Amino acid sequence: MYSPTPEDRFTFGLWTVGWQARDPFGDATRAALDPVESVRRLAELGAYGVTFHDDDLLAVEPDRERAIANFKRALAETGLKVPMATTNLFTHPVFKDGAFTSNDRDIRRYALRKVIRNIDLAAELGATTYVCWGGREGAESEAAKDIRAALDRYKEGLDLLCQYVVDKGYDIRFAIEPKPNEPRGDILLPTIGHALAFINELEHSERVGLNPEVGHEQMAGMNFAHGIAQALWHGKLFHIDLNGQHGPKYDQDLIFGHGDVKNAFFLVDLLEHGGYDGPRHFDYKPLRTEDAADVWDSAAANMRTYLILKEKAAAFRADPEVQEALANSRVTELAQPTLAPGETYEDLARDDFDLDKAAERGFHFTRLNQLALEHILGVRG
Ligand code: GLT
Ligand code: MN
Ligand code: MN
Repeated sequence: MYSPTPEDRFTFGLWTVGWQARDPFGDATRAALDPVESVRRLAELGAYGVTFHDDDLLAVEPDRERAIANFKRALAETGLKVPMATTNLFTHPVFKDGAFTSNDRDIRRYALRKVIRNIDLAAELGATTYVCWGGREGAESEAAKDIRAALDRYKEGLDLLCQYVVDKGYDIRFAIEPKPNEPRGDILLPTIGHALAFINELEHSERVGLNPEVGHEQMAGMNFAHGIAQALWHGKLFHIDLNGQHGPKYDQDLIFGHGDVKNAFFLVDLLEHGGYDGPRHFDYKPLRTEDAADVWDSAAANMRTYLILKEKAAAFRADPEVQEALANSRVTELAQPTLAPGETYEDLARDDFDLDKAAERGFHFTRLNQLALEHILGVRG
């Protein structure tokens, strides 16, 4: 029961299980992990693939060529895929004022070179999504950054990278990952909505979409399931980072479902029935309190929680009482266009509408919400 297989398309960043748990107040609590071991362990646990930053590959082998060769060998041995890759544009001190939007032009040029080098490797390994998380693209003071110029440079960077993959003939699309703050005081493209609007201004906007992360939207007080629904509506859900978060505080990167369970339930329901067919990618951090063995329990917990919620969402949808409650709440009526075919605004005047009666009628959402909660709590279905 709830045993993942590669068909479930679960993927993990090398930086997740490999996180050594260094935080602003304390040193690492775990030793560096060899990416080869991560690949083997994740395959054993039933994952479909791994994702990586250029620098993640160098965790225990500083020679890039050798590190890549070891990684490729582990992938071949296990059959694990690499559907996505990304660039570390945040750890090195050179990126302290950003990468694509650093005030220093030479640094912006270096950042683009660093991305291009890893895009070549990503394409070679078969990745079709390239994530851009601009964690250092931001400021602590309004005086320090000309935001409109920074957005010009952000656009310039992404336009250039799109042109590069087009010229190379790579089957790669870019996915922007929004985040409101941390590590910068304020980060550019802080939410799904900001990023969607920005993408519209790009030269190759069809090649750029989103990689939203549960915790990042919840840090901004947003409803993640709603954000994902809007991303799907725009055809921009290229990839997703699943994890857990308890409301607006520091980025917790908890195991999926270990934060807001009800939102996670409705998210899985949406992903399973809303037309998303990409990988289910976990971007979490094993707790700092955990030892090397606990790390693998935590990786397994993400997948198990997803599969449990998937089963619960299917049971919720199949429950006759839920179907009746959905009808009573007229949830399905929203799919009906407000005007009938051929009608115009002039027809609105001819409506036979009882204002007081319509205002009085309840929507019975309490019942629906309670039914969902009871499915989640395991007392139904
Ligand atoms: C970093 C960040 C994540 C991003 C990764 C991609 S790295 O750990 O916190 O949310 O998805 O660069
Ligand atoms: Mn995060
Ligand atoms: Mn992420």
